[in-house]
Amino acid sequence: MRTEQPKMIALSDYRLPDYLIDETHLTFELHESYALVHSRLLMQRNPGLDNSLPPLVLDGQQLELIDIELDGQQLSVIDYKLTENSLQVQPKQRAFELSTTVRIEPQKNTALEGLYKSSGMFCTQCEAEGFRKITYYLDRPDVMSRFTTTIHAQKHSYPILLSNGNPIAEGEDDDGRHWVTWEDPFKKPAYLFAIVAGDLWCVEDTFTTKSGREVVLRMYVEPENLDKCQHGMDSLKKAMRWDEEKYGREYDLDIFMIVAVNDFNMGAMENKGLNIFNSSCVLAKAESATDAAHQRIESIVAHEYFHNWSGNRVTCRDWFQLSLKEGFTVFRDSQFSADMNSAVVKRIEDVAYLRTHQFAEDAGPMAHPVRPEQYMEISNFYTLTIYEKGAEVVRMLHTLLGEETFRKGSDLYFERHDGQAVTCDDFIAAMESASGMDLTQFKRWYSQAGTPQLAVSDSYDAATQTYQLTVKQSCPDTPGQTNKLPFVIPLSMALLNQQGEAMPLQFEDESVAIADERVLSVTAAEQTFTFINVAEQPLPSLLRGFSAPVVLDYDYSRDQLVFLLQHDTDGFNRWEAGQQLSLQVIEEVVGQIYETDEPMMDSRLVAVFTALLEQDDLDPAMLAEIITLPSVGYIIEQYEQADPLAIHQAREYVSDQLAYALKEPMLARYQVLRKESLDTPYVAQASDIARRRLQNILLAYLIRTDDLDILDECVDQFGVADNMTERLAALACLVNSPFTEEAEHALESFSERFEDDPLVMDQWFSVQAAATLPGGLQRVQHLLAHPAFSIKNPNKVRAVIGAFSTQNTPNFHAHDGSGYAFLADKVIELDALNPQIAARIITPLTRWQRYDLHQQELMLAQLKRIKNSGDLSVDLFEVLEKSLSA
Ligand code: B3K
Ligand code: ZN
Repeated sequence: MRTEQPKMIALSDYRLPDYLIDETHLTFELHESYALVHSRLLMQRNPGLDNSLPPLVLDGQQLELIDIELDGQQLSVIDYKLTENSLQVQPKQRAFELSTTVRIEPQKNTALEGLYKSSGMFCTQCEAEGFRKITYYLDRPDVMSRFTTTIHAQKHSYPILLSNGNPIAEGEDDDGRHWVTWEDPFKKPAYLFAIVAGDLWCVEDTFTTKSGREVVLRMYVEPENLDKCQHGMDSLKKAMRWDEEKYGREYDLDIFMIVAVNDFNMGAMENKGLNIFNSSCVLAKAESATDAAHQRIESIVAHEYFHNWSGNRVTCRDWFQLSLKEGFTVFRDSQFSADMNSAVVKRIEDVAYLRTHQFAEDAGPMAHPVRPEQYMEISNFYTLTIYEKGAEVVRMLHTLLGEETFRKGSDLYFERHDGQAVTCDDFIAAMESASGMDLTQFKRWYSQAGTPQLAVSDSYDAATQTYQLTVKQSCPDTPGQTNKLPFVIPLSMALLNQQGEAMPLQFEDESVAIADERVLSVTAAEQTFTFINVAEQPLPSLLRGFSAPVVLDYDYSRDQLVFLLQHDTDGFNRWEAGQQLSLQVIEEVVGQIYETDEPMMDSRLVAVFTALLEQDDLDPAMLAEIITLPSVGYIIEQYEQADPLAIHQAREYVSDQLAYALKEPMLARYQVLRKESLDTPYVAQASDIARRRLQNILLAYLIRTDDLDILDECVDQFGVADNMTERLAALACLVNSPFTEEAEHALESFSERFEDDPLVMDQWFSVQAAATLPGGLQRVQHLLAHPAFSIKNPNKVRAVIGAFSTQNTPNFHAHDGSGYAFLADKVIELDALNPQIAARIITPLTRWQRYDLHQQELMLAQLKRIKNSGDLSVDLFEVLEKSLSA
């Protein structure tokens, strides 16, 4: 554990690197209890700096230095200086060669950063600062080098030896060992370096690029997973084609490899030519993975592939610029998913996620700008703000510039900066050059944290046929930031007449109406937009498609929301009207719960859902989204101080009421859909996914009516489904129902059937950990003792501890604080093993200020207990410091 006090690293302290590394030659000798890493670095004084030769300070952590040579001369202990995190030597000339040998212990690496072992194979994770746990290096993204890597290992256990680039040589050693050399022709920062060694099998395919080059595509997996590769491979090929067509980006090596590993801290990693994936984010087949998993895989495979340009060819100068590659790449993968599936549904899903999770982050103690100004531990900054809000910022640019100009800007960015490590300012500068726009004010999205609020009011003058919209923007204070300046907010809008049609829009200084949907550019704290020739009192449809990541406040009546839900011509806003209506109804019930045992729910929700269920031409995907009530997490975010138990209870009450009132049409519809599912073989395509989604949502409502015939239907769907989407949804229905015997039975048959498939067992774990019936904590304790559970596997931790603390509202937020104490215990236990996971899994406790005073006290007590529990990792220390000082 660390002995040095963690320091803040500031963007304002950025300095060019003193030295550069032209070539990096690595040799790995992998053994069962240790590994030796030989490194030979061809270095030079940074030619952009003066002629002096300052000391060379290399990063290195948890390394045992065995040997060090400078220009062929062995150095003795007086020639260099070692600290816990660095190795310092004094170069004698501008260009020199530094060689080191270090010994490391990948087998003992439970933090899963650097070189480690997972299910018998060796693999690496270097981003952000894991390479320094492999060898002494200038481990910073603005030092880019050409890598040549040789791996030696025992041939029987590790027949496959992989690294970045192309294989250029291989051979046999003595005693059953062998070696392979890889050379990556593209210079890259160390965070994109990877090696893999294991007994892996592979599925191979090819892709011909638009310029006619043939690329070999390989997915390496454990042999039992060979039948789960097709979907990932198809997704990869679609992504490669799409990036050529949409962004003009072609793949640049002769081979592209994906490796699936079971123990991985996040989803996947874009190492050059050798992407490493969490097996849960790449392996799928109908019987074992849900539709949601299939879609997640499609988007993550694409995301990592897209990084080849947005991240690898053009990389980040420093980690403060992380959103340069992540925000842009998330935007790119969201465009891709929208093109491959339903664009409206994709937008709805993204916005629901952003508003529940990123808005919460932006309102909490960890709030930071898209380009942060300081950090202690960079791993803590792979956040929803960097990724999702960063993607929204790029989306707004796309909206402001338009498709064509945005493409010119991205072409220019890739062309100008190919092979460079650059900043968010460079990205904006390319967009400015392409568009001729001044984006100075827009850049506040990168520097100011917090979610802007838009308060919109309007007035209509029938006599002059004039309509005015007044927009006021503000942004709450966030840690270290007050008095924010106005943002540039693209506000997409339309005005609907009484038939629900969008009316022509004409500004007062225009001679004709040019469109019936427009994007208003909101740039001042308060601004009024005047429309003329507005024939009747309109109903505004605002922030269409969620054109900016803001909270919109316009005082719609419930009748107006019903109207918009039925008529808005913007699909996203139709859904949004339904969400706001549902939210109002649930909030009203929350208020009633304190006064009476018999709340009264606004009947308009039942009426409008009934009408929608009967409407034959409504896309099932849309219907499914509309009848899904806002999540507890989203509702909690609407309160200054939320009572999670009352919110859960009110949401349950409204769900029950809807189920009883709509039982007949829901059952009729469910049966039609279920029959279709039975008659069609499983395909993970948008229309079928929509059908199954609606079918499963209806089943979840129907099971609430405690009807034994419906129980039979549910048990039947569970038993006969040929796919995990239907099976798991039915299991979740049973597990959350009062039919405990059927639930037990289903859980047992499920685990018997899938006990050898860890990815399916993860789903079995999380369905139970999220079950909201009383006694949840005991059930979770029980799951932790299950032989398939391991605290060292991040997927298992997320499936049990994560699902419990983020999805199981009544048990996690139990009044006696037992849920919080449980999470604290696990955070402490995890921190000793895997700091990154500990610092992530603690998140629900860091949101203590969002809850009522009773919960606040209980959560704070646990945060303090963790803080005082002993020697903490930097990761956890930073999160606790911020949460406790808020
Ligand atoms: N770039 C990686 C994330 C690395 C996280 C390191 N703690 C995956 C991605 O965003 O594509
Ligand atoms: Zn990424």
